[in-house]
Amino acid sequence: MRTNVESLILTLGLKPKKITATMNLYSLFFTICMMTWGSTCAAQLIFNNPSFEDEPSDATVPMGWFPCEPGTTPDIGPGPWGIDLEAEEGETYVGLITRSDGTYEAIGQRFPDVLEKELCYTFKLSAAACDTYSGFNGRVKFRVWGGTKKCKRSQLLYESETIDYTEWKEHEINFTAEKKLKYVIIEAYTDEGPIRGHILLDNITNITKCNKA
Ligand SMILES: [Ca+2]
Repeated sequence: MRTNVESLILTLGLKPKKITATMNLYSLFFTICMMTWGSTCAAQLIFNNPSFEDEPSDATVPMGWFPCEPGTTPDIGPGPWGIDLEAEEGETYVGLITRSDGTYEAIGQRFPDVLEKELCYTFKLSAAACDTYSGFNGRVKFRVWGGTKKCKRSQLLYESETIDYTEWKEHEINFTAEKKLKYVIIEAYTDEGPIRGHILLDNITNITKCNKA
């Protein structure tokens, strides 16, 4: 009795003696597909507008993101305020500031899917600074939070070093969710007293599960 694969191969006009070799190729192809989907495709969560693409503009939250702090008016560069760095990915990126009165900007979005308690996740994000941010040239850090509700800071996922470089650098964010997390929040941050500073962010990768629990 022919299998469906054999019937398909015969229908396609392949000679019987080539079937075994062809089926081996099918098996190899199937195995590669399973490995690919199992380890990467199926486990990945994709952010909404992860590259902060939008019209370059001041005081605009990029599409797919929302403000998470009063007075959050991010800038989409390059262009506004003299921000001249080229995007690391695509055409644009987002700039968040800290102010001399201690306030700062933060943006967030819902995770593509709920992050499950006690599971390990990882994603990457690129950051830089520039020397032309219209009076907000101070060097600060950024922090990434996970939230159980919109804009709620439930778990600190990452705190960067001071972003004092004007070329893009990738930051890897690894964490184990302490509870179910539904939202991400990214904020400009400084622990050296209020200063007029900024960070530039671009190119968040997909979230993948890591192997450790
Ligand atoms: Ca971008």
